[in-house]
Amino acid sequence: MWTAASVLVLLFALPLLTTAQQCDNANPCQFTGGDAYTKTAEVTSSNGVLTQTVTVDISDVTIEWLTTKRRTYNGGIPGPTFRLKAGDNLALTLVNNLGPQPIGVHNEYRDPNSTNIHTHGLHISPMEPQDYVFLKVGPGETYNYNFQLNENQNAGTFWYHGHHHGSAFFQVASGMAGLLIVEDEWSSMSAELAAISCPTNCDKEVPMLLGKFLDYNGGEDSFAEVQNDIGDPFRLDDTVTTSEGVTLSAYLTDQQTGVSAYMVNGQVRPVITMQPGEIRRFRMVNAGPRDQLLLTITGCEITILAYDGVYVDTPYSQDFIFIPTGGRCDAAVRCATAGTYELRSGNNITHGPSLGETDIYGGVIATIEVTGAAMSMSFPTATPAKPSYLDDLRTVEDSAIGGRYVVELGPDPYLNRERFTNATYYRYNFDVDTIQEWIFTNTDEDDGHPLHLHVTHFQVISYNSYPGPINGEVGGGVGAGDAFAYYDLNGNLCDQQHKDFYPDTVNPSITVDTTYLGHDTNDRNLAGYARLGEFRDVLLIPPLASVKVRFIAADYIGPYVLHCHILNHEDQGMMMVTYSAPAGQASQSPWESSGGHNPGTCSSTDVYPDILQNTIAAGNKHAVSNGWLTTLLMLMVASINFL
Ligand SMILES: [Cu+2]
Repeated sequence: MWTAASVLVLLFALPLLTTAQQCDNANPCQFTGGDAYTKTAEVTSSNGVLTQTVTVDISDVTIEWLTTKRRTYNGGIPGPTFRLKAGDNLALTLVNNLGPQPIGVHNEYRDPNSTNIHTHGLHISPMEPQDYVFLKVGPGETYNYNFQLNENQNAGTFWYHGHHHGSAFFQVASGMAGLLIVEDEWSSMSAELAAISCPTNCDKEVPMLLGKFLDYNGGEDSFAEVQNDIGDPFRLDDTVTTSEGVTLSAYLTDQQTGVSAYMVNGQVRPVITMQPGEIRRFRMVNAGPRDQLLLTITGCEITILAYDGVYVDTPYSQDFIFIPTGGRCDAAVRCATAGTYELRSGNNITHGPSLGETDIYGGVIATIEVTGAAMSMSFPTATPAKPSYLDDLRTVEDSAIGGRYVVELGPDPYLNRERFTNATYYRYNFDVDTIQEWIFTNTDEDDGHPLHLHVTHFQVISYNSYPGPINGEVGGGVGAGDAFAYYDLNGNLCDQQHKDFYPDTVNPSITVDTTYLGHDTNDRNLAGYARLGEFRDVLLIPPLASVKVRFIAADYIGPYVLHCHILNHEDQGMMMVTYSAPAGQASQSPWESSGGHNPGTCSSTDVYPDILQNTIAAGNKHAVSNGWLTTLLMLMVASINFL
């Protein structure tokens, strides 16, 4: 018997049902999002051990109506969440079930089927069988990791992902990433913090692995484009055209379709349900792998608890959260009144000066539905003590500094005017357990780069006056060429250039704007700046910034890898290796240092091995020879002889 009401329900429900059913790869439509937020499956250690097999394989991944073949951990996006405690042993068997692959080129996208696992942010040994990222687990191979967490490992939000040089971007963009949470001891937390944290109040934790795993519309460095570059046979089937007569790739590339969502635990724009006044602990990882997040939740309150898995000294309220790719933030979130709120990312004019043209994702990431009975909760006002390897180094005596180093970023993909050479090409060596003071200098006047250091966090000490140089395109001006040259702030060509630079082709005039951005004096309540004294393992180095950091090279001997966490840049060579040597041996073979002098200025007295020395003697500005010139000269000599 049809009642008027049921007919009405049918009339309204039918179009919705049919729309949902019609969408598939041949008939794409915009993603609707709106499913209830779900946590990723968690695996928790017991009796100090977590044993797990992680299998990498090609899997069919379905997101709403879209089905694609992806490289995954255990068949899903993201991989399982690991919950550990300080001192635990993480025994991971990595099984690589991927097939044969073409031979690739160093510092280009390559090796789609070779992999490894990096435990991002842990204070852990960088040697096998632990966090050695130059390990290559090839197609058909299995590797038994044995990660021994430090007894004093700080509790916090970390993650793991593939880190094979050449396929890091491709695999993370494919979805090969997972959360790694080191839980606090209940007794170390204040009542307010314990009230929103595991182990007793896990229901208040909202772990979110955020990633742009549908990166089909980003042009040059998008997942779709890198699939082509790297020779991935599992691309979208473009023999099928949609009812509108376009291929699926073309549909997904169209910005208007809104498919390029930043996913939350593999979900598109999920709904997080909270009660008015309730406080939840958002554990957010920006798995990127190339965009930064500048998050806001208009109408709700945000209290910052930790960045990159290290607690801030005192929680503070802030109306935005900036997480560069690779970074994390633990934030306590409260929405006082019932309603619908948005967790959204986007740049805005306030923060613009600190970010330049750095890529910031724009769009809604999740919805927060606030409903039900009001609750009365308080934000934490204190955080647990930090372990001694994260001691405050802001006021250490100059004489206590055990080594200094400069890392110059830019143009991408260069660090210190070189591209990545190999795993044992150590650019700087230091003694284990010494205090290190490093300066990160970004010569790029447009883009920030998020710099990541392995093994340890570093403390942000100061933002300094920018000493130069700046990099500009050869010939001056945008689009003049694809080689870069370094200039001082007066527009004069620097003495030292990077290895691939050919000064004989240069018109040493620079037309780019060399205005200094004033990073030492700007208001630091801007997204591009960390608060002084905070710890990070990924730090955005804003355009034309010079940032001083310090860290204790505690406990571990081995390679300290640093790289840009825009993984496109990393795969193309924006990575270098430094080395923590046994005490007293940093200056000895095989840990011979590269000299301790670094670029970072234009001074002719600066020496840096393997940097091209551009002799600017009077009348001899282009005196540097290179292979091509030598060949030309030899040919000329040969032809003279012939005549
Ligand atoms: Cu970069």
